[in-house]
Amino acid sequence: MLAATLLLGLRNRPAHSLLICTFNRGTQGLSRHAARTCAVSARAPLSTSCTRRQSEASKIESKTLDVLGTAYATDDWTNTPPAILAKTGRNLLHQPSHPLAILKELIFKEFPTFAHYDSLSPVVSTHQNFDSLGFAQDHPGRSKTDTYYVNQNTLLRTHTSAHQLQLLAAISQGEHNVLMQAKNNFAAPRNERFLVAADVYRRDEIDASHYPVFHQMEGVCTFSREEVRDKIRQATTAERDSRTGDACHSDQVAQMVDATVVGEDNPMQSAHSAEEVAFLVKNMKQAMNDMVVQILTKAVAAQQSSGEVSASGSQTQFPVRWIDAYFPFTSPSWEMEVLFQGEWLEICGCGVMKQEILNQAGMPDRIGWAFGFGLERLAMLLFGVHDIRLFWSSDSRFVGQFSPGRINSFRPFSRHPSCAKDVSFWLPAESTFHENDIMDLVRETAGDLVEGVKLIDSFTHPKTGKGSRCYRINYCSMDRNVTNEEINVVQELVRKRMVEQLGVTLR
Ligand code: FA5
Ligand code: MG
Repeated sequence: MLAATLLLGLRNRPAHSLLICTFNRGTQGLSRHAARTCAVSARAPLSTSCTRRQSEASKIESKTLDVLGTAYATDDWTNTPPAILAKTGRNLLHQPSHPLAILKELIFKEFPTFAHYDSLSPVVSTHQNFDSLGFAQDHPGRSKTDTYYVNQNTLLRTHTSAHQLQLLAAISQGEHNVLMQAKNNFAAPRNERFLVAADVYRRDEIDASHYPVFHQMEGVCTFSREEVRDKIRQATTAERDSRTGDACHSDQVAQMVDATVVGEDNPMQSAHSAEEVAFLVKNMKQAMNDMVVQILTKAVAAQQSSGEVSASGSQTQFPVRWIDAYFPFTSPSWEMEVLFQGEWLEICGCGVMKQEILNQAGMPDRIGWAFGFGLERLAMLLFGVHDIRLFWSSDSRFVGQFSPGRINSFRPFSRHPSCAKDVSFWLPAESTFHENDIMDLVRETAGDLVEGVKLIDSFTHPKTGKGSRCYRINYCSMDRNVTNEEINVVQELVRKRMVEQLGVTLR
């Protein structure tokens, strides 16, 4: 069944090889981790163990990994499992009735003067994803525990910011083969503002709002310094005085609170004047607030017109807050959170673009801001979807509820009972164990039957110094009842693979 999913998964998505930068092998200086995962071939069956003989064999048999029809050489960094590879061909953003595609179009419409990209390949270089954005060499995001690598120099993008420098450079140099990929033909005249909607991949925790493959909407908006100078000169004194922390906005649907300030903890860059930063921040927060208010207003209207209270209870008011954040490629930086069903849901990151990126792109006379929204998180708000796994469902009771251009409240179908299983183990002596190894292993074994994985106990043995962990795995199908016997079989396989692949000792 897995092989079938894989073949389906790899169907007809063009490899946009034009967009893949050439790699600079010598300069990345990434430290090599001991390989704990077997080299994976997209066409190879899911391996259940990683014994020496098997990994030797797989080195011979699977020297390449197929991603979207292109074969990539594998190495010690290759850690992308078949279930993740299968997702690279799903193209949810290109299915007009899919809620993520409906949301994408809605945001594209909100930014009519921006170029719109939604077909950039998820295979990027480490340079694009990290180096070009100023990630430190020891940034944890680069590690194999956090990122799906195709090989040492190539990975599945972890965020849409991976395309910032590439697109800015293409704009600055008038590279038509890249610019023509904008959906709304903004190639000419050249346009220094763009949106990128795309699938992104991360080894991450498992719960109702995190999934290892999700979608982001990047927004990049640049201005010439001259244009900004004129705008500042024309602004009234009152407008000039309002700096950051002024993004409070209250209407019936969204109550926005912004108590942030630009200062020591969230500094402006020395390349910018205080007036330039104030202009950029105001412009950015205004654009983002307008978009979020639009989405929340549509969400409430949809709820009210459905005339039905969703299972999780309808929510007609959304507290929204701005908080300080850090990204290597923006300063100052923020995140925005929305209170959704009693929990703060982080919907985006943003900030003033690092000037080095614009300089490197050949635009030293421009300044700009950028944001990255999590599309699933926004779609959860917009359509009232409570579980992020549902976006990958092909159950007609889910997909049948949506149609192109229509915003409606999702009517949950009956929730099936869940079943919790615990697994306790000792960590291996020389432990390079990372929680995301468990997340991946459970996801690979149980697929979307797994609803959540949570650490419930952790201690170190006082005499042996050995570390112990206990994880609770919550199984729940989105579309059917599962029997305890069926879950027991899956849980046994999870336990077996934990021993074989992670070297743990079960307790
Ligand atoms: C980023 O990815 C930055 N590239 C965003 C950015 C762009 C900052 C431009 C500045 C300028 P972050 O890791 O916080 O940041 O992710 C952005 C959003 O993606 C989050 O706010 C969240 O809404 C969503 N997100 C992150 N991880 C997951 C996940 N595992 N599942 C679903 N959505 C996620
Ligand atoms: Mg974040």
